[in-house]
Amino acid sequence: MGFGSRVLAGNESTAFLWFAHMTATTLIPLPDLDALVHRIVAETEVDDIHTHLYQPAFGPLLLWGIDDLLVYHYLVAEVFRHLTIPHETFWSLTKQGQANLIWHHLFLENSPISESCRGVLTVLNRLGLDVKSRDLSALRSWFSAQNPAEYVTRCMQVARVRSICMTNSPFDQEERMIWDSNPVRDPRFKSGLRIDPLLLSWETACKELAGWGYRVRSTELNEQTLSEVRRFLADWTRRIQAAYVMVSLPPEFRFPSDHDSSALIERAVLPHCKEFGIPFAVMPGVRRAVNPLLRLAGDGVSACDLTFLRNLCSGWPDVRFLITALPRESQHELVVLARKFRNLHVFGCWWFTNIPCLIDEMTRLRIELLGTSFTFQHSDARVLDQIIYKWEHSRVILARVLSEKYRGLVLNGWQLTEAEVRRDVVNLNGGSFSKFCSQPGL
Ligand code: RAT
Ligand code: ZN
Repeated sequence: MGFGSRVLAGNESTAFLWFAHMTATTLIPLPDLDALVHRIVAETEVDDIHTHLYQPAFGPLLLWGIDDLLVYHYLVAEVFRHLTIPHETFWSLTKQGQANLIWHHLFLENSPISESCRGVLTVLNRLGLDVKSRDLSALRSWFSAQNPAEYVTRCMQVARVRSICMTNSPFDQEERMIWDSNPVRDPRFKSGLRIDPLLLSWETACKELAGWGYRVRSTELNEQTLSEVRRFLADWTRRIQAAYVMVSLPPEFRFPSDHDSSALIERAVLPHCKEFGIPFAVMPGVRRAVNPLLRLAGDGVSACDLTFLRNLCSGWPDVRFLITALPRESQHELVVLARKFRNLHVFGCWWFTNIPCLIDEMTRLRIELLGTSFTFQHSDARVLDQIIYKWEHSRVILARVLSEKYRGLVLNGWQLTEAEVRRDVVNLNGGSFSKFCSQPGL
């Protein structure tokens, strides 16, 4: 089927067969629609706009391979449901020791049917590895023979991921050291400037900024301090070529408010984003350290009030906002807000919502209220290989939802070309995002 093919309702096929004969356009009968949409969704490359991956030059910060897949914090939270040992005993084990326990409890003693467990098997299977022998040592040997730089290319090819946006934090000591060594940039890897400490723990962040030579004072968010914060944001935006500035927010976040974050956002972050023409990405609804014993796996979710977002979008119509929200209950309000504000772009099914039943629900909700003017998914991968499963599992859902929607159009007599389906799929997977980021006049 070529780019000019059309999808037809059954009762129109005779007329169009004649048309096809005249123009050599291949017709796509309605029964083929599903397969066509699935194929297009499967083969269209995506831009992964939020991950915790690093380009290979960042060395040990780039996680990959079977042990990192198994000790992913999503699986750590799950294994503690089966463990009776003290948390500290688990943390005192080596990475391999932790992975052994996770493999034993979540894959051998129980069937790996949770989304994160199933994901590990999808990765192994798509890499051509034998999952049925359940042989962890054999898997380890295969991974230890891989070369990281080549393996990045392989995973991106298998996952059909064209670009990966890293989460880059100047407040992360290890990462700063790598930026200080001026790593050669890999054009496939983009940057997002993550500033949680700046907005959520100003006193501590202020000391760090002062240590890095910025003339800031925690007690006074006066002109000098705020202009130095802007200098800090400008330095890092240029240095990492940030595509956006990003923060995750607790459920009680309000804007405007008396909290330091309000002044910092209003007088430093928003003017900065405006000046550099980059979006401010907000991720509300995360309740950090619900159970600190679980470390990185200990964060949770709570319902959040999106009034802050309405205030941002209406008060700063010339700043672009990106948003993904954690609570399921926020999703409807969020999409309605996006209908009201063209400077708001919704993206991805974040973290605890990145499970098939919610991806399905949220994607329908978004398509039904926003068409294709949002970004369907991001992987949030922390381990490179995860892009394979995260994207495959999501694509199956996108194809199913889109197929149903197109079917409704065709049954109404609308004709669809393959090129139009491709256009829509591209837009949902990075195209609408790029347009949003570069749209003049906002
Ligand atoms: O999904 C995750 O891995 C979380 O731990 C968070 O990193 C979250 O995605 C975030 O960006 O804060
Ligand atoms: Zn994340």
